[in-house]
Amino acid sequence: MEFKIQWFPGHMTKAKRMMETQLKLVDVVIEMLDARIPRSSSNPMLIDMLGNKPKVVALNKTDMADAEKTELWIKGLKNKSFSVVQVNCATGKGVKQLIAAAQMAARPISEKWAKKGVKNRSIRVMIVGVPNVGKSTLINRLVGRTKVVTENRPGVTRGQQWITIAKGLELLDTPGVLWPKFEDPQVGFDLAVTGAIKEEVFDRGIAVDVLLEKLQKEYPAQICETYGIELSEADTVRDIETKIAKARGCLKAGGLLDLDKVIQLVLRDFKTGRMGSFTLNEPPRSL
Ligand SMILES: Nc1nc2c(ncn2[C@@H]2O[C@H](COP(=O)(O)OP(=O)(O)OP(=O)(O)O)[C@@H](O)[C@H]2O)c(=O)[nH]1
Ligand SMILES: [Mg+2]
Repeated sequence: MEFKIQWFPGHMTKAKRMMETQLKLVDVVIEMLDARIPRSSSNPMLIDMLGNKPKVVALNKTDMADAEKTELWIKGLKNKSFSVVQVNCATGKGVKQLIAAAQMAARPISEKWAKKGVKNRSIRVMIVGVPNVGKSTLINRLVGRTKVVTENRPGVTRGQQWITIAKGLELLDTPGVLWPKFEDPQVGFDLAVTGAIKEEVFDRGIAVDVLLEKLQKEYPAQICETYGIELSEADTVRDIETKIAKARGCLKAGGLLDLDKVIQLVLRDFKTGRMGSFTLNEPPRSL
């Protein structure tokens, strides 16, 4: 089974161009990754776009990710040139540390200003990341109220918006950006099932088949617990879907399996975290 997707709508091309222009004006970039898919949510175009610009990586939605793997991801990603902070923007956990890390990354620049006698210049931080990863939610957390629109669907933020967070610190919210081609089908799949890609542009049936196959291997107990079913290793994906359908009454007239309903149910339960916490990308082995 192969999951294919190619999606680069017009507004994202525009967003990428805007991002390039704004980059010239910012001092630090926060790259927000989805802790469930740190590898697949990292934009491969960003390295070139950033050049020497200081960066801080934020692993968000840690409440929905496998905590052990998040720790390993943090160790594996940490690098001499940037720090990695885990956050949960839904509750605000880790947000203070993230801002401290951004301020630290800006220190060489602010020291340079100080030497030149420049005063009252704010540190400008830009947040980038795939659609729906939680960029606007972070801004609202920092401001302490709803300043920018957030919603659980990709493509909510369209324009760029500067927000003053505190004295001397400004943050730029940007629209989520994807890249033209997902060379690896796994990347498209990961982005689809975690909510970075609109459901209208991928085959939900294939996505759920691939997802159940993966969960059966890596997290079988979570499927059993969520739906109150028992699985055996010999179960095919269709067997699992049938068991879920029976447990949840996803049946059509005559007792026939209503596959569409199962697909909808599984995708929703996975995306909302109702099925549990998962990390779909294996952490890199630390050196
Ligand atoms: N569980 C959980 N949900 C989160 C977290 N952070 C954000 N969300 C939710 O994720 C959804 C998307 O958040 P947004 O802040 O709108 O995402 P965005 O990155 O600005 O998305 P675009 O503007 O489309 O690029 C919202 O429903 C948030 O409530 C988190 O740490 N944990
Ligand atoms: Mg947004």
